[in-house]
Amino acid sequence: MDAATENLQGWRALDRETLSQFRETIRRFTRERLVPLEEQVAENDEVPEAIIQEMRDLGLFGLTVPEEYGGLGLSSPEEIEIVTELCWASAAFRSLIGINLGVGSQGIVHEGTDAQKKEWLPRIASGDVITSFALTEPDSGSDAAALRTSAVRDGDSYILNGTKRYITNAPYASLITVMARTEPERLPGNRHVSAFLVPADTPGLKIGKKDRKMGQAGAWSADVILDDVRVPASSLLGGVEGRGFKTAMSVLDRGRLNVASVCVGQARRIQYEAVRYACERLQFGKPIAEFQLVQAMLADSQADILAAESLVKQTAERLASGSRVSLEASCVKMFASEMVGRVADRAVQIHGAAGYMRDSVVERLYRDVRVFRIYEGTTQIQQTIIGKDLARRYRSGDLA
Ligand code: COS
Repeated sequence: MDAATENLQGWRALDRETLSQFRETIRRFTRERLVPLEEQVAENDEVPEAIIQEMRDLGLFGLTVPEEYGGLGLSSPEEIEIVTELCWASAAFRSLIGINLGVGSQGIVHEGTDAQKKEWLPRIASGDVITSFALTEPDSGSDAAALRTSAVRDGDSYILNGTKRYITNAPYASLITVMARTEPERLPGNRHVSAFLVPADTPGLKIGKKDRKMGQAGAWSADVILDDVRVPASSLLGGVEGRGFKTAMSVLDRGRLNVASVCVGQARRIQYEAVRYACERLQFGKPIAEFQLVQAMLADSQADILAAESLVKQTAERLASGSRVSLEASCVKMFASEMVGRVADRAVQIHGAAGYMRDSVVERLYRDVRVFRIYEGTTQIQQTIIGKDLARRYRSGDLA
């Protein structure tokens, strides 16, 4: 374990210097170990096991798990600082730790029973357990509460049946948080939904073939098929039925900030590639970086990145101070994911035909970042959350 990581353990409300050292460690790791491997990972559609182990050793799987369970216990602003740094490299690396940082651990942290915390959090923090979060289904995506997967009580057990789709890390996961219906009818507040902690080796649980995706080769997702999967009643998250939807939504608030910080990290890298190319590519006898129309594209991207970075930071601080930030998290996730799309598009434009070639870094990054406007809630879902919340605030007199 790196000295900076060791220092972090036992530390709370990270002193600035220790966090800076840790950030520097991640910066070096990203540039020296991950970036040189990007093409290999994209080509083989696989992150080498040795790198996963190095990520474990650095404590990356446990950034957000409280220290008492072996994690680094980073607050949201600290987490986004590290994640942004890590996302200078291909997002496939971050994808491996993404669920452990967010929905895979935070549901247990906030809602889990003591026994559930003790059983899972230390292994999530160490990265021995990679987690998945199974909410989406073939017929339920944006309308998350319309899920069909059922959990039927049978004595001291529940029996789970259903199919989950596009589940990130499913082929790696040893623990899957499965959202299922404990009531046949849709209930007000979506109280028909409950969350279950299901070990991936439970009989009847199968992982489908790896999905073939547009980008982020090396980041795996797949179906999770539950065929009469019997789990003990103690697997019900928090031991209470009907809380699954609210748990998922509140955990997604922090998750959406995390995704926004991934977008900022990727946008910085893409902008670096665009500036590098603009400075090295000569046309009409000089670097294209000296042409004002190219400068305009770079300037728009820089302002976009700065705006997203500031929004993520500010909202993460509000979250850490205990405020509910659902509306703000949706704004930030929407803005940052659209922002990185614009930045990637301009970078391809600046590269010209070279940017359209399969061996170009910006071509790969352009495809990689497209998904950020879709997962953890599409831009359009963020817009509906924002719109609904604004109307609610107006009606309750909180807006003026
Ligand atoms: N934090 C805490 N509670 C929340 C919440 C949040 N962020 N969002 C919603 N809730 C609560 C609501 O307060 C409501 O409870 P009450 O009725 O007691 O007030 C309950 O959850 C139901 O909320 P709502 O009525 O808004 O739910 P809808 O079924 O209308 O759906 C959307 C809401 C569309 C916003 C939700 O389904 C969603 O986010 N969909 C996208 C899913 C997604 O992001 N998928 C990505 C894959 S998951 S990795």
